[in-house]
Amino acid sequence: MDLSSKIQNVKFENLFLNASGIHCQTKEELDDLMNNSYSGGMVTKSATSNHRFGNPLPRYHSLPSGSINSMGLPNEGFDFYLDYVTRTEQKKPIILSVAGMSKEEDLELLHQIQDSDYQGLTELNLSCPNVIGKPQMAYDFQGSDIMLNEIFKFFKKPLGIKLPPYFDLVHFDKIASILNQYPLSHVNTINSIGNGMWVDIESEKVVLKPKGGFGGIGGAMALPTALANVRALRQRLNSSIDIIGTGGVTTGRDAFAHILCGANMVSIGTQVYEEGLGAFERITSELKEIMNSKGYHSLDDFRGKLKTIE
Ligand code: RRO
Repeated sequence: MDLSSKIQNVKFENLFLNASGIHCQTKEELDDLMNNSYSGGMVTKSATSNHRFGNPLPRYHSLPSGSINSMGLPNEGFDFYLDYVTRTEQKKPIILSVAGMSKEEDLELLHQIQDSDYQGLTELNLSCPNVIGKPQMAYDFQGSDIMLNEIFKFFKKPLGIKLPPYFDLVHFDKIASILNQYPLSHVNTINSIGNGMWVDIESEKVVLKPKGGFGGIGGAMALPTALANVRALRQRLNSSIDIIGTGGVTTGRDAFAHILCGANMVSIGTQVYEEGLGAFERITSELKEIMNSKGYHSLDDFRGKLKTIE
């Protein structure tokens, strides 16, 4: 059974990745991911120029069907991650994720990557919902267009972007028409569903301290939104732009659905956080079982082949 996949010319032994932010902030966490043989690649925590503690605690809460978080971009700082991706022996490909606190910082970080020895995949996170004063850039269509235009004037290495979920077909048309103008390696869809809320009835309180309790929703609850975003973007983006499907994967069935919608790779967030890295092994074996029962040998046998009802 072949679960290998590619983003551009980077080959992954299997399609599973951690979602950025999950078990990928510290060296120990990154090493754990590197040594896990059931994830085909890994993504670093989105980096800012300087180390950040992030938002005050509590900033993550498990929900009956998922999670809510307002981590606030805690990370070790860009130099740490650039050093990790250039100096660590790579048993699997790494995607370097960056998320400056402003457009200027994004451009500065990308300049540093361009000028470095790093030759791997980079992902610009345009969709963090949890930092006060930092809007989710990819909801600003014109601003995103201007920014990508500036970026690709100097950035010549493979670059993808992490998108927030969209909820209107007009918005899918709009973002796709912008993204199709640029030589993107991939899009990663979706980030958490921004600014949800959970209410604890006993205490009559919100469950997160930052932002008065608002936070990004992930896990099983996000699956239908994630599938729709993968599908809608696959139908609209140039075939040269690959897709990482992220959102709501808790089983092999969910991963299978993401691939049917057109995902080249599948990343897993909340479920890995809740279950640990063992989730990769379980979900891999569940996916293999489904493929086996359907007589599929590789992901190409069914990727993007979702049927609609006539
Ligand atoms: O750190 C976070 O609060 C965070 C980020 Br950068 C992101 O992109 N998505 C998310 O759900 N949380």
